Amino acid sequence: MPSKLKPEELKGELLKAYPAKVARKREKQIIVNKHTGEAANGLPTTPEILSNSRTIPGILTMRGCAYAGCKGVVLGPTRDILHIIHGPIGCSYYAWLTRRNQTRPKTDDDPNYMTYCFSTDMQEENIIYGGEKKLRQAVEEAIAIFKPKALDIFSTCPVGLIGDDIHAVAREMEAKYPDVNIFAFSCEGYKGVSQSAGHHIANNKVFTDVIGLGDSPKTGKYRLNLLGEYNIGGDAFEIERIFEKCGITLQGTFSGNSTYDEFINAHHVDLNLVMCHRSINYMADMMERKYGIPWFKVNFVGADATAKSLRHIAAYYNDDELTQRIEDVIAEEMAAIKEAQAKYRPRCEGKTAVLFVGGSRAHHYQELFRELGMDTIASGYEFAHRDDYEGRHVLPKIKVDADSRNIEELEVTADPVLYKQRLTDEDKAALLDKGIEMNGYEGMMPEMGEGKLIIDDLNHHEAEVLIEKVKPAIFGAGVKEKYVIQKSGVPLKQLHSYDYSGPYAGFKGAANFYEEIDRLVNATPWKLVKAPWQESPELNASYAYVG
Ligand code: CFM
Repeated sequence: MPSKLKPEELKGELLKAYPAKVARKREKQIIVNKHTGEAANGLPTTPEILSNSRTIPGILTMRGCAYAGCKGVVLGPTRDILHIIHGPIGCSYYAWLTRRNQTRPKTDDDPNYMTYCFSTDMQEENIIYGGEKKLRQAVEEAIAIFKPKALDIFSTCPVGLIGDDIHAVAREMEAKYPDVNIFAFSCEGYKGVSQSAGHHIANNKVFTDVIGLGDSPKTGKYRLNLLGEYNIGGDAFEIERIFEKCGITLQGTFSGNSTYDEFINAHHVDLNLVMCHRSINYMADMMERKYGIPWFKVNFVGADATAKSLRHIAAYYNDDELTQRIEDVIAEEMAAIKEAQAKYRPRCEGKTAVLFVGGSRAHHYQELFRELGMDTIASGYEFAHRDDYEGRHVLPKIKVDADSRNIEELEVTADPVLYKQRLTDEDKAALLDKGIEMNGYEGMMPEMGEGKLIIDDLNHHEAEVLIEKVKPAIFGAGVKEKYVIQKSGVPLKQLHSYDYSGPYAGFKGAANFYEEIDRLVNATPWKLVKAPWQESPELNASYAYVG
């Protein structure tokens, strides 16, 4: 049942319950999409959206913290760097295996620490007298037992509050164990307005302390890294399968199914692909400045998007053999996709979706819904920045506020030995003619139609209003939203963890996704669900006093 409300009216409904001051801020974060002009890349320009800004206290946000972005997101999927969480046990325990990153050690003897939950388990005593001694002990114990090549330390909120110097401990321990690369992240949960700050902190340290240390890269004619793919539900496995079939050497993925050796040799490749722009664009930029490795944005979510990304790789290398092989792979894989689309598209066509996910999937997954003939009528990120919404061309216009200044911007210059220029300005212009914008990201809003509602940092209240007013056929979000939305009679697809399913990336993933979405949007039970508060809107209780 599509909404009868015009987008502006729907925006009014979302803001209605707020006090004036809250409404004034949210108004800038809820935007009716418009195409206002044309950007240099030929795509439309759109209105400005307020994003990467603090959540108003009291509002139930979907966001996570900087520690989640640093440890959970960027470093978490790497299997042989030993991650020690310095903090109370909960920070490590509740982040233990919850993000569904998968990994495949090559042999049974290959180290894999991902299934472990390492913590210094700080107690009150450590908060009062300091926790550095305990951290030193933890590092020594971990090295004695596991003998890792690399070990990193993550600080949690209390560590920053009491001032433990985790970097001093890391330096001291590295001096004692010179064979182990030991480094630390000041990624206290409160460091930024969301997990986005943690991504940046992670990128910086991996760049300064890991990249560039190795001299034994993988061999092959077409070597590249895939940045910003974290192997949720096996997505990276599917992309690896496709690359292998195309004859492309994947030096390293940052960081799905990755190893330390892949990272330290990553600077030898000729191309960086950026999948999740939000979490890793810093790394792409820094590697280009230091080593001269060009990058462009790809998307392996959606069969057409996958084919397009592969064709862009072929165009970049400009090699007939590779181009032919990629075309053969696309033709072969697309046969199964067409079959799946013929089966599921008629059953899903014309239905609506709303997507509220992290910092890139609310954009990427629109591709898959489009392939099913479904329309994404409202969408938003939890924590992305203006460039992810409006496109990278707005970067020079973004005002740096105190919260962003909190995170260090590294000064990066060309390496006197390792820098190698791969592309001239003319090469870049020629690629642009073929539709490949180097260092570009088109953003979510230019690709969405006019009149669509874009909502940054959607909260619980607004999600309820949205359900009531537009009743989408499916709601894409995460586990925190899932059960509330489903109690309202709308199926929710978890686009973070995939509801314990997947992969959804690449060709096989797309076919998988069509099948699951069909099952959800055409399942009848949802029509029968009545939320408990619709049946009895008020809970009554009385105190029982036994005297
Ligand atoms: Fe990038 Fe991600 Fe995402 Fe993200 Fe995340 Fe994630 Fe996400 Mo959950 S790195 S921004 S911080 S694509 S964990 S794999 S699903 S919120 S949209």
